[in-house]
Amino acid sequence: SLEDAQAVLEKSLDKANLQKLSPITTVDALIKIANSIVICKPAAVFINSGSPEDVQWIREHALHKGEEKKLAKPGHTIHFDLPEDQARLVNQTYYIINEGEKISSLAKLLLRDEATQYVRQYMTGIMDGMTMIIGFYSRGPVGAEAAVPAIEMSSSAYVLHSAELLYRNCYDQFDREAERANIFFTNLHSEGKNRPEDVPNARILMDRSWLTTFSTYCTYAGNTLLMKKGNHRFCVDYATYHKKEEQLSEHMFITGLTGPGGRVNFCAGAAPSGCGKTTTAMVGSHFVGDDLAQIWIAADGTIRAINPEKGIFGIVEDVNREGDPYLMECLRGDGTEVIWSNVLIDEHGVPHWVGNGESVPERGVNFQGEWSPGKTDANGKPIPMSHKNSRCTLLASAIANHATEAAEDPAGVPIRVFTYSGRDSDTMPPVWAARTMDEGVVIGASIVSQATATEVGVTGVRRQPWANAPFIPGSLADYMEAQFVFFNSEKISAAGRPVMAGLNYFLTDGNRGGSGNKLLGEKRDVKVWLGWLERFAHGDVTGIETPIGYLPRYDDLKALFAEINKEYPESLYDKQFSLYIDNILHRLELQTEAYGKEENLPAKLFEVYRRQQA
Ligand code: SPV
Ligand code: MN
Repeated sequence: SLEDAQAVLEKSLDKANLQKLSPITTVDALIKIANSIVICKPAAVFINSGSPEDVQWIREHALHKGEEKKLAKPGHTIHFDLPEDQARLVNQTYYIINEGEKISSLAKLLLRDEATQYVRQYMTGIMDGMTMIIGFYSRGPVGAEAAVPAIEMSSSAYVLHSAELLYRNCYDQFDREAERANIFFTNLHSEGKNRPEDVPNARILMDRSWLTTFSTYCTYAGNTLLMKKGNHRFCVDYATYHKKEEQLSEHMFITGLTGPGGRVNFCAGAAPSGCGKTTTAMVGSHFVGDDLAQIWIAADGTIRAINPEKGIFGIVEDVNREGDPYLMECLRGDGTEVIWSNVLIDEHGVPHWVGNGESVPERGVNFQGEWSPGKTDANGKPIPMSHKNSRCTLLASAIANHATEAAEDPAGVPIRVFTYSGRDSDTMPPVWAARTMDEGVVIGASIVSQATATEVGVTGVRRQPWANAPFIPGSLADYMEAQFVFFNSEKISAAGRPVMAGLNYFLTDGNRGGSGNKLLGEKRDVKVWLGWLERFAHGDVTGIETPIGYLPRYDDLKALFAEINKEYPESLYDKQFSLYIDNILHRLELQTEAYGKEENLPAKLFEVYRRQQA
C-alpha cells in the first residue's frame, strides 16, 4: 500500500533525499521504489534530481567505486565490463510469463513463479553496503505522443551516469508524463558485491505485465541500462497490441538529408546492431538519432518520429576520420563528455581502438588486462587492441550535424524514407526502393544478417526481421501484421506516404568475379545511397523497375558521387546493381520455407515472395 511504501521510504532515505523524492507522487512509482529498496536492501538511497550537483555526485561516485577511471582528456572516463558481459546477454535474458500464457518463439521465457523465486534468492540484499541511485527519465522529448517516462534504479553509478547522457531527465515532470502516457517503466539493476562467487550467472528478467525489468550481476550498459533495449521491448509490445495502426517502435536511426534547393527530408532506417546505423545517422545533414525510433501517424497524415534517446551508445571499432568525421571530432577533440568502454588505454590515459586509422601504441590496458601488439589468449588467438563491441557514450548534441531543435521537438520529425538493411555479403544490391507499401514491409521482414559482436553467444547468418527480432516480446505474426496495417493505414495522406527501401553496405565481390573479401563500396558511399532515396522520394529521379523494386540509374548515382568528389566507374555500378537472380531466388526460397514454419504470418508476406519469384 501507499502507507507501507511511505514507511519504507521514510526509514531508508535521509532527510535530503526524502525531500528530493517529494515531487514524485505517482502512487505506483512510490510503491515500486519502496519494493525495490525492500528487496535490494541498499545501505543508502540517492535520489538524482538531475541537478548539476547531483549529476556531479554520480560522476564522482562512479570514480570512487572504480566503475570508471579518469582519462587524460577532461570529461573522458573509461569503464571496463566484466569479461563475460561485454555485449547483450541474449541467452540470459527472459520474459516473465504467467501460467498458461503462450508467447513468441523468438524469446526465452520464464514462469512468473520461477522469476519470483530468482528475484527472492538472488536479489535479496544484492545492494548490501551499496548506494541505490534512482533517476527519472523520459524516453523521448517530454510531452511527445510516443514518449514514455521511466524510473532507473541501480547500485551502479556508471549506469546512472550513462542514463544522464542517453536519456532526458524528467524528474520535475515525471508525474505529469506518467499520467499523460498512461504508463511508465521501472528498471532495477545491481551488479552485486561479490559476483561471480555467489551466483550462477547474470540474469535479465523482463516483466511485460508490470513493465518492470530486473537485471543482476552484469555491467554492460546493454544489459544494465534497461531503459534502452528493455523498455524498447515494452514499446514494441505496446505499439503492436495497444496502438496498432497508430504507432511503431523500431530499431532505427533517424536523420535528415538536404536535397536540391536546401529542402530537408527525414529518413529512418533499421539495421541490426553493429551494421552501420550510427554511421548512417551522422551522414545526413540533420542527425536526430542512431538507434531507436518511436513512430506515429500525426493528425496531418504525415508519419512522424522521435528518438527516445538524447545520446549515443555507439560502437567505436572502425570509427575514423574518413568514415565518421563528426563523431571522431567529438572523440579526439576537446569539450565533449565521453564514457569509453572496453577500448585500450595507453600509459598516457589516451583511448585507442581497432580501425581508428591511427598508430597503434606499444602498450596499454584493455578489456583483457595488460596489452601490447601481438598478445594472444590461452588458445593462441590474437587479442585485438579493443573489444569488437567497445563503445563510446556521449550526448548526440555534441555531434556537429545534430539537429538539436528538431530532435527535441515533441512533434517529432516527418519521415519520408524508411530503409531496412543487414550484413548481406552476396545477394541484395546497395540500394533499391519498393514499388508498394506491402513490398516495403516485406523488405523489413526479409532482413538477413551475419551475427555481430553485439550479442554474446550468437553466430551465423540469421533472419533479422526489421532488425527488431531480439526485441519483439510478442508473436512475430502480430508484429508483422501491425507493420502491414500501419503502412497501409488510410490515416497516412498521399503526401505523407513514405518511400520504403532496402540498403546493403556489405555486398562483396564474391560472386561478382572476386575473392569475396572486397566490399563493393565504402562507408562514405552511404551519402549517395541516401541521397538517391531523397531524390527518388521527391520524384527528381526515377528508378529502373525490377521484380525486387526500383534500382537507381547509373547517371543519377554518378552525379551524386560527384557531389562527394568521387569517381564512379560504370564497371562498379554493373557489379553493384546487376541482380544476381540465382541468389535472390535462393533467398526467396529460404525465406518462404523458414517463414512457412511460423504460425499465422500474414498472407501478404507470401504473396509478395510469390510475385517476386514469378
Ligand atoms: C545494440 O546492440 O543494438 C545497441 C547497444 O544499440 S545495446 O544497448 O547493447 O542494445
Ligand atoms: Mn541497437
